[in-house]
Amino acid sequence: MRSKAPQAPAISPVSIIKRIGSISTADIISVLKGETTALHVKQAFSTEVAEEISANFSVSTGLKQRKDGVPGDYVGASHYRKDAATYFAEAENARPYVEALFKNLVDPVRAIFSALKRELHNQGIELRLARSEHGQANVCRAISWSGSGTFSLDPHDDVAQVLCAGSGYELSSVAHNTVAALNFYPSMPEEGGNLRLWSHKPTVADRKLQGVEATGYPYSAAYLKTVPCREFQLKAGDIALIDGGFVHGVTGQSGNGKPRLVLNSFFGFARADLVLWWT
Ligand SMILES: O=C(O)CCC(=O)C(=O)O
Ligand SMILES: [Fe+2]
Repeated sequence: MRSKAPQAPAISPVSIIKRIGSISTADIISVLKGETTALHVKQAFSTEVAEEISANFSVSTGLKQRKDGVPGDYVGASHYRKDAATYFAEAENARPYVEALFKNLVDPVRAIFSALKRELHNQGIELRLARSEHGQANVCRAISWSGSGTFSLDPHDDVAQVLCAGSGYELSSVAHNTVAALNFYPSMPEEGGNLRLWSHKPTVADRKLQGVEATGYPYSAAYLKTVPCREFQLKAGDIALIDGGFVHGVTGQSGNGKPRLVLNSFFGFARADLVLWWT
């Protein structure tokens, strides 16, 4: 048999919206529908709120270290590589700690959830948290990535983990639509910690060849070598909403002191009349 040179990854066009000061449901819905790849909103929430959330995270008694091969410290629950019973039980247990991050603040993540719920409702579409007999997802999880080197979170996609979520998850069907990843940044280091987005949306076949079929994590530097990429320079108070099907990662961090903290959640169409939200 003739040996074939490895094929370079297909390039998918990326469309980006930038805003300052506020986030609109129309912009969110354009990412949800796959019309926009990424939305970067600068100064989307106040520095005061950002600082309070960061302070609450740093003293949280619910703070844990990830043990699933992705280095990071977190409050909340991740469905990644977990069966539904384990994930929903963890989400239930973590809820008081997630809520404590916002203490007596108006939670900016829930504010977006509520605004989007209202707008989708007007369009005859229900938005709700993913659930099962074991419990319900939380509105977000808080994570400080701790990988060292080029990336503090290696290049990955957010779709494989949804597609391969397994039985008991109602969210698996979202993988056939856009998996939107919503990121709030309450704290950012002086340098780095940028969100890098590659112009590539891996297929199931791509993932198989890269040995990341069930996880979408991590894609090697060699694989991404020929793919154009761009970086979002994030500041505390920013929001980045991306189509999680595109490969993305977080660059290495430096500076003295301020840790990088992200509040992350996922959402997408499970059916034409139902959008699910989970972490
Ligand atoms: O921290 C970020 O900026 C991105 C997080 C992310 O990609 C994820 O949690 O899947
Ligand atoms: Fe991601």
